[in-house]
Amino acid sequence: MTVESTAAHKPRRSAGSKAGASGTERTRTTARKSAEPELVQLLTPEGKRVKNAKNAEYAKYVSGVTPEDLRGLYRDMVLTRRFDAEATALQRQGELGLWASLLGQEAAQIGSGRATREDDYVFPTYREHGVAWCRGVDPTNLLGMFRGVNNGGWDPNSNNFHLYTIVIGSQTLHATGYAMGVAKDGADSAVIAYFGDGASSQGDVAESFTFSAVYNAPVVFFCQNNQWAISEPTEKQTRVPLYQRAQGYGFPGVRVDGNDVLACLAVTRWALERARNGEGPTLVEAYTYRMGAHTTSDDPTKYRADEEREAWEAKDPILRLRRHLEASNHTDEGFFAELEAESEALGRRVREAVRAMPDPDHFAIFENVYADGHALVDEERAQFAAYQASFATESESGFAAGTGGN
Ligand SMILES: Cc1ncc(C[n+]2csc(CCOP(=O)(O)OP(=O)(O)O)c2C)c(N)n1
Ligand SMILES: [Mg+2]
Repeated sequence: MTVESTAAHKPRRSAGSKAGASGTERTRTTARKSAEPELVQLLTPEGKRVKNAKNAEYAKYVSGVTPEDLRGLYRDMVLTRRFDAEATALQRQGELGLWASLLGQEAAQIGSGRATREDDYVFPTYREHGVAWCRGVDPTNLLGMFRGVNNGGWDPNSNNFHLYTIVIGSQTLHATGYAMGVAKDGADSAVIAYFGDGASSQGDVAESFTFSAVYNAPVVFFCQNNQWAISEPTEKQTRVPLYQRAQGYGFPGVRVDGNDVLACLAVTRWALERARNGEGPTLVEAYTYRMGAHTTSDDPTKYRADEEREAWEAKDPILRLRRHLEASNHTDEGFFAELEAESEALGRRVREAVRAMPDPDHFAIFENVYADGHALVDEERAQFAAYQASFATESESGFAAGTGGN
């Protein structure tokens, strides 16, 4: 199988004070790296279609993809990246409290997101902006939580797209339980849970694997291995390639080139079909790279080398598809110009929507904690009301901002 340069990455060199793993650690890491397995790839970084017997099992899932479909995938990735860049800028301008960028992971998210059916149910982490896009969640709705004006921003049941989940790995349990319910209902829809390489170390993920395997739950575990969990490299999470973990639980795992949108579409379609056919869970490891910081609060120059990022830039998911589209004469200048205009319009729309978001009602935080009333929540609400009232008293007595102190 041609996998070009995607599987092999340079030995990691730390940029900052963490530089220099111990000799033993270095040897172990090198040993593991040299045994890195191949991955499913249908488009090389140069945009060439890979066709061989090993890929055929997955390639058949995209054999019906038309030039229009390819342009659609390209458009999805470009608009998602534009939205993401706007959100980062909005955070820098103080309009958002925090932003977790998906830069570099567009193919993993669009490929897998477009593989889902309307009646499937998706459980994301906090970085799945591309998947949200595919599910039809308005991008502006993703920003309320990051602006701190709401606790979610959308109705999960409108698009079968659960709320963003910050507690690492916990959504894999939610997905497993939901999938077990789907099976009990006799429905033929599937469930997909997104999580990261760091999350793979969580007990919740291990429990999800056990339960889903034993109960044959129709769930796809989609792990975006973006090589980092904040400042911890994947080497700190595992001694075997992540997709191989599935074997120990009794279900298949496959590693796909996470920067290849076509391969991600194919492999996810295959895994979702398995789920629908009653064949149980699948682990998909999308091998990709977090091009930006963990969040806007993070500075990756403190712990990783520029060369690593540069090596992955050459495998950019959007550039790769663009090269393919151009080489196949599937696009013209008009297509790119129109998309550019559409991207700018999206950026403007997002910016205006965020600035216009009203501040929340202070008591909204107490809503939806329980379906019905709860004594403790009532007590906390009353305490908070008293706290709020204390400010009113201070302001009346001349202690309001700007009227006293230094
Ligand atoms: C249970 C839990 N532990 C720790 C954290 C703090 N935390 C937030 S993101 C993160 C790293 C997650 O890395 P990974 O799963 O690889 O996802 P990525 O951010 O790379 O997409 C950690 C440890 C948390 N949110 N929840
Ligand atoms: Mg990660």
